[in-house]
Amino acid sequence: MIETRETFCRFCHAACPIEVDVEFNAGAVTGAGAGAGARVETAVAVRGIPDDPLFEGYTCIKGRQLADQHHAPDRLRAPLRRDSHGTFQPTTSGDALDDIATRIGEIIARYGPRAVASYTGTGAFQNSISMPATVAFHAGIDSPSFYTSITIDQPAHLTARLRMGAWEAGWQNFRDADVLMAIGYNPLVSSYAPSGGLQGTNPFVTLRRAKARGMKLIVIDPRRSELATSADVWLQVKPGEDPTLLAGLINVILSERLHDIDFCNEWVAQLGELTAAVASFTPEVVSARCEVDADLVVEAARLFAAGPRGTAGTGTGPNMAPHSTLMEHLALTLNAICGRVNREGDRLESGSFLNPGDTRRAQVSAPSDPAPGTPHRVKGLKGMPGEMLTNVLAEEIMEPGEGRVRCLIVCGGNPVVAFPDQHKTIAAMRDLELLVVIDHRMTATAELAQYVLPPRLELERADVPTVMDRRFAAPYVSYTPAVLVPEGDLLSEWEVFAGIAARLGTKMPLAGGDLPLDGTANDEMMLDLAYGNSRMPMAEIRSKRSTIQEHLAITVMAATPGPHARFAVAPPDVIAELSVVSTEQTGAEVIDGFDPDSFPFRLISRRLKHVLNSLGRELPGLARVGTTNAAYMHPHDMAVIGVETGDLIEISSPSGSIIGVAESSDTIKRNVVSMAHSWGGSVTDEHVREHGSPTNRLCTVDSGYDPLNGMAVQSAIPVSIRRHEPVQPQPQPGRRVASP
Ligand SMILES: Nc1nc2c(c(=O)[nH]1)N[C@H]1C(S)=C(S)[C@@H](COP(=O)(O)OP(=O)(O)OC[C@H]3O[C@@H](n4cnc5c(=O)[nH]c(N)nc54)[C@H](O)[C@@H]3O)O[C@H]1N2
Ligand SMILES: Nc1nc2c(c(=O)[nH]1)N[C@H]1C(S)=C(S)[C@@H](COP(=O)(O)OP(=O)(O)OC[C@H]3O[C@@H](n4cnc5c(=O)[nH]c(N)nc54)[C@H](O)[C@@H]3O)O[C@H]1N2
Ligand code: SF4
Ligand SMILES: [Mo]
Repeated sequence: MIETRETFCRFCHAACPIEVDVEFNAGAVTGAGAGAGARVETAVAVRGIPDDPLFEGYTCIKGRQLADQHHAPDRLRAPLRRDSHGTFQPTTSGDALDDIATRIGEIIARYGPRAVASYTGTGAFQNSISMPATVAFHAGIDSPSFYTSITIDQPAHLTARLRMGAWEAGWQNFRDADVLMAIGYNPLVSSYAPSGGLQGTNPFVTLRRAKARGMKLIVIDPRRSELATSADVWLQVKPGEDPTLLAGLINVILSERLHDIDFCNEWVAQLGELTAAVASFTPEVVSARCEVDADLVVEAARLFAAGPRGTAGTGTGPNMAPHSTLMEHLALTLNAICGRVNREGDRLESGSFLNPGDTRRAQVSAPSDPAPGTPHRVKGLKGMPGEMLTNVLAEEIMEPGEGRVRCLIVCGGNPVVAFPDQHKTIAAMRDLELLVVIDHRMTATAELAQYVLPPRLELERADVPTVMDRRFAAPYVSYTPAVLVPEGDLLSEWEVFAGIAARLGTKMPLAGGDLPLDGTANDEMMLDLAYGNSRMPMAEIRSKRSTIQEHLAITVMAATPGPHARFAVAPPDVIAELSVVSTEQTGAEVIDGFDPDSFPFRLISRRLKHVLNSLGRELPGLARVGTTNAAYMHPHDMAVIGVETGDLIEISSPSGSIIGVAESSDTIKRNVVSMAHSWGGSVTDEHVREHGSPTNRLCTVDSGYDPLNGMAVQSAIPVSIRRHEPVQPQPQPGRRVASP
């Protein structure tokens, strides 16, 4: 029999509604451990839902592979334990949890709770009850060593906001923006955008409608991205020079007095200091440094300032380049000086239904300590609110002394191909006393683990869209029950943490109360507890799923009477860093061992539609699009180096080398190579056409990192490129790359 069930996709964060055709043997016994006669369910088809009020049927190629993903022949179906010979042997979840809990108990007894760390990666962000359970587990054992992919992604969003102060009611909405400035993000591929940006909810149609109503689009990107193709002004910035460019835009706006003077008088502090600090960033200086036309810089500044509504926002590109917190600060400053905030009476675009029932006032929440978290033992860095910095995790593992991390639970992540400095990351993973990986695939990281615990995948669990809750382009309510009976000895992420906590005798405190650890908990109870303080109660969320609740949108309240805080647009460390930037020549000086002659190229990150970081290329329907992360280069650069599309090139940074497959694209700026991350494995060079290569091997955590949040340089990496002459000629057939 076949039944069609409605749910939403969780291959990525975007939560596109889908319907799934599920084939099952009618009359069979259902439920875990049902044994012989158990119900076997197979997802056979996945489609978008055309009459969904927000997404209007939109899905992407990844989501349409969910059936294959769930039933992939090599999907892990039972826990694996590495034996004394280093070989993985199947085991049961009960035995695995017993041993893991015993070893964690010993580690806590010997070294203290800080020695027990976890890393939540992108996979776990797609499960709304994973991170709350992980945080609750850490609270229960009193360990601050909670790490996530946020701190190797765009931590500057939070760091800059804390330092500058934030507008409680947020930046203006996208839906009625007159102008949008997109700085290094590309939602047509990534389905991801900063607040006020074009979100991943049916992005192509949404963009077309916005352009049709007259919205002007300014894109800052070293390549003509899918988004830049629709831009009114495209600034093809030299990678790593965004701080220079943004300082230049602010300079034009302030010197032509195009800013919102009334708003600044009331809400912006240090405007005089800011004006002085950006004065040297003239259009001519910016033009020379960023390699963009000076007139275009002026045009972009005037177009943005003209508004009257619409925001500037940044994505992964410049957030991974040098001076990332400064860059983000300058982007937020553009919004602040142009008064692009939601005012009293305005309604917020997304519903924030899963978040606590906060009031949003039209006022600045005061600037505060940008690094308020737990101090690290290395580099003098401090954590973010509630989490530590992933870029120093390898050192927290390797550095002897009190507080050293000895156990790591990797929850839906792949550090070996994702963390900057691959060699150091691998050494750290090997140095651990216990590495547990929760993943449904044997990844480059899982290969180094003592235990690999396969989770239930998305169709097999109840969920709400946590990442999108504050990003939906409308007050859209979403929830799904589990729509597929799982097969195998699988543990959802929360069940791993609850299983360990139960054995250790520690608690798991959640917003709605402690999670019962007696085996009675399930996904729905986890949702109730994890979102126990949500603005819309979970019961109501379940009953209103897939609807837009316009009348429940948050309306901005008046400011609290009395004295109020202001945006700090030019604190002393911003002025000092701007002055450093003004003396730099190339934006890459922050990397030790850099010199402009040896490293004339910049390697920039990008995302590919058919994979999600390291996930996807194992599925036949996605591998058909491409099996390597091609190194896209301008044809003239390729001619200079003497390579053609398909040739191998050696890409070297001051700290490492990889082999890439060259691919010609005239959308890329000269002296730039554009490549997706998280491909390849720990040793891949000889199979680069089949597996790609890990760009994180080119990154260092020893220099160039952000002084406040430790963010390493993962884009705009200075590199040299030359033709690779393999010792043995490589076979050509089978090479497939995606078109840019
Ligand atoms: N040089 C460079 N480095 C980068 C970046 C870059 O642009 N350039 N990007 C950075 C960014 S933004 C990020 S977010 C990180 C990515 O870093 P990670 O999040 O660590 O890497 P992913 O490859 O996304 O790993 C996700 C894993 O989750 C697994 N998974 C999928 N679904 C599930 C599930 O339901 N449950 C569980 N438990 N696992 C699941 C997948 O199989 C996959 O192995 O990389 C960062 N590194
Ligand atoms: N299909 C797909 N979707 C994804 C992912 C994926 O792997 N595949 N990953 C997910 C994750 S983990 C994240 S964090 C989001 C990220 O979402 P986005 O931030 O939108 O990521 P990208 O699509 O890589 O867009 C970054 C853009 O920045 C440009 N860029 C690179 N370096 C610089 C620079 O120095 N300056 C400027 N101005 N631009 C630069 C690149 O050319 C690229 O067009 O996407 C998510 N969505
Ligand atoms: S954008 Fe694609 S992968 Fe992401 S949720 Fe939508 S269909 Fe799934
Ligand atoms: Mo990310």
